[in-house]
Amino acid sequence: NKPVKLEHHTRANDILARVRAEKPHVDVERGLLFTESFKQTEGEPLVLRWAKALYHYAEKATVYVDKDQLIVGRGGGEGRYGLLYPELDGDTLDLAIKKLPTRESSPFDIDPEDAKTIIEDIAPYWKGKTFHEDLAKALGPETMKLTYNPDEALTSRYVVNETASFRSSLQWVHDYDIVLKKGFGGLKAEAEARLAELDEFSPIDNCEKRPFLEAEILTADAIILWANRHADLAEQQAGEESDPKRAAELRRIAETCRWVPEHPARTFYEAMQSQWFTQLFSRIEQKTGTIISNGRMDQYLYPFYKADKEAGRITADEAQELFECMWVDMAQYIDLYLSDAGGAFNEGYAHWEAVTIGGQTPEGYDATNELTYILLKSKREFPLNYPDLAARIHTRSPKRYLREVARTIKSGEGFPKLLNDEDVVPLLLSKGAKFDEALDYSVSGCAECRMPNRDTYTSPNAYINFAAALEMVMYNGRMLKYGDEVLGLQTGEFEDFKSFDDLFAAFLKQQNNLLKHAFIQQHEIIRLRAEHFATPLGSMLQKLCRDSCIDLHQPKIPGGIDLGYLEYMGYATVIDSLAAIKKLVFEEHVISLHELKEACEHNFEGYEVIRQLLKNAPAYGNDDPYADEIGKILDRTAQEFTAKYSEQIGVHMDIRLVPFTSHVPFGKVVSATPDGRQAFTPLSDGSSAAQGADHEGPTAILLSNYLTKNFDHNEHAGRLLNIKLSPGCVAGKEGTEKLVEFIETWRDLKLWHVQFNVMNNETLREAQKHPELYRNLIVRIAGYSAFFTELSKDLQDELISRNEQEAF
Ligand code: 8X3
Repeated sequence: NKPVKLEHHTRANDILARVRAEKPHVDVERGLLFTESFKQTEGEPLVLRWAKALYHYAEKATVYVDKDQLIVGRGGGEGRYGLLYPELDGDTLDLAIKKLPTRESSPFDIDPEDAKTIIEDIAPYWKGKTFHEDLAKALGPETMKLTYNPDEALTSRYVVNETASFRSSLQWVHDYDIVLKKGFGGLKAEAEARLAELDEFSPIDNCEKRPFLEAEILTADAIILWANRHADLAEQQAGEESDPKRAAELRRIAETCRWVPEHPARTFYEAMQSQWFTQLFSRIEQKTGTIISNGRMDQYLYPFYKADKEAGRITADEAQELFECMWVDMAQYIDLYLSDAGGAFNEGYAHWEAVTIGGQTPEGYDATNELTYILLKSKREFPLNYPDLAARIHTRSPKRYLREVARTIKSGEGFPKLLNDEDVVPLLLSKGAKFDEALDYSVSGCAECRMPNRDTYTSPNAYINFAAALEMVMYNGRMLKYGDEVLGLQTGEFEDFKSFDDLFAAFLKQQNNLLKHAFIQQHEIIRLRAEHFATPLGSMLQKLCRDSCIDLHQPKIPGGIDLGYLEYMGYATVIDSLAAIKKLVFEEHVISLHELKEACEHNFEGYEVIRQLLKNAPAYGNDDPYADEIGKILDRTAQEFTAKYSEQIGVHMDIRLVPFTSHVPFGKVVSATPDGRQAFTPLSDGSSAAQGADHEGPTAILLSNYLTKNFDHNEHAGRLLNIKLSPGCVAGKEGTEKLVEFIETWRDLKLWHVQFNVMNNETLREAQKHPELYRNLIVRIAGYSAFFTELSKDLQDELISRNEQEAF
């Protein structure tokens, strides 16, 4: 509900107001046109089939030039739209179509005609052919029962949760710079030259390189054709337009789309349009987990901005307006997940096409420039949750930058999140990157980063519920949610453990068992993805793929660094539970294991005294070595496991603490835990303290995070850290300086990520009561921000239950 201050916000605000009025809808064109094309190309090389589908789309799909827009292009009809990717989990389409309009997390409207098209023309073709079905067939019974429920739709068990069947790639960043410098025309010319040079007798050249190069050429033709169709439409609209100002804008749009992305961009405006066409066409090509990111926009766009500014062609306000036009384009593409699991992972219509700012140049100097500040200003002034803004921080980040970052955080919408070069860069170096590659990383997801042209691993990975592993220790391999079925290892009756060491060893066995099944899943996922998905556009924008003529979704690209992640779900929930057992059962003998189990089985009803004891035991997030040492062992043991088996599958499968919103659905399968957490409520999120468990202030949270890290290992990746600050604690100039100092402390402790909600719980409660008054209230969730009133009640309650820090 922010006042709009500047004249140039009017355009983007008007567009936004129009599109937010309605619930997002399903748009069938992408699913339908891909299906039509796939029917025609059976038996051909997969990469070529994908390029043909893209060309068919470019030729036939409806194109749009939106009212008032300056940056044009959308993938679906007016309003907020979600696309169908039936190649993923289209076997569940007919069931999903019935559920989508009314489901609690991220519902979508469907036009009855479109529903008919889906059921009659799309779904039948994919039955028996989807990745989801093939993966289920490939999993042995022990892995299967930790992955899917034995129901018709193979819904998730939320224990070892695969994420590869609801997205065809992990978060990713293209090399946009090459599009701006060479254009797709230039990339096409290079592919044609290589095609002409192929050895006509070589089987590799004929069977592998030829289809790849032909696919590149066709993909370039497709995006150029699609852009030209926008130029045609803009020209036509210009001819019909009575307002001379808008007619001039439409003519400029037409000229721009005629030129880019075929040719190198010549101005900031052309660069913006070329980049938007590229990312939008990439969204048409495939569903990239949490959406294709934007990379270092303040770096690759800066030369265009600088040249325009020096030539008097653009002002800072005009550049900001173009950014905002792109932001509202992004806001209309909604990441549609058919499965409940996908929807629940990304509540609030989440997608975070991260824009990276700041950090260092590939030469190691500070990289901030005028565009960095324009992007920060845009986030402060324009009330929108897309895109996500990620600020890289390093030891030589200028004070002005740190202050502007702090001011932006204080404006309350959770932007920007911070990533720490002092942690990220050495880790990337240790995994084989060169200095210039590591220093040039882009943020690509909640807390992930990519080195465009060096990263090559796109297989989505498992989210693993380690609070479930704890239940398996308590119930000898079972979970209360799943009754008598033995899901984990039978490590013995809970009451019989004679020492904490024995109980802890049993937990670590269960932990390793879940990791084992995650690796089995991953092995099959890597193998099967190569048969199901290709990404000619993505491969064209990755130098190593272009050099080797191998599609990015194939298991090995020569020269690539493969970085994957396994998600440690419920880190603080597990630490606090184990700390409570150690202290209260084995050291102080205040309760027995029998009493503890009974209290948990009854969800603490009638056992409030026990629950209070548990809640007051040592907990992670308070700089208390008692709890933190347990956390460090959990992390180290998991890293040791992944180090060994990463080598076998040839991918760094690092341990990561980055849940999106999945700590809510994962919590719904875990009964009461020995940290006093009630049954089926959310688990702790990322590397944050459990909800309400931190009472020593925000610096103690940083220190716990620091003390649980194993800096001598490198099989770890992002650790997402949420901190909620009361507005009073950062008020005024003094508050800004305190926040800057806090950020500097976080940076010096070499922690990976941090993000802030500057918000009173009172405001959130009011928004629950009067959603109509708080439609624009944006909150930070888990690596992204969302409109509070579009979240489920469970997630809203979870946000309120996070401790609000009153002072540093
Ligand atoms: C998390 C996204 O794709 O790494 O931000 O799971 S992904």
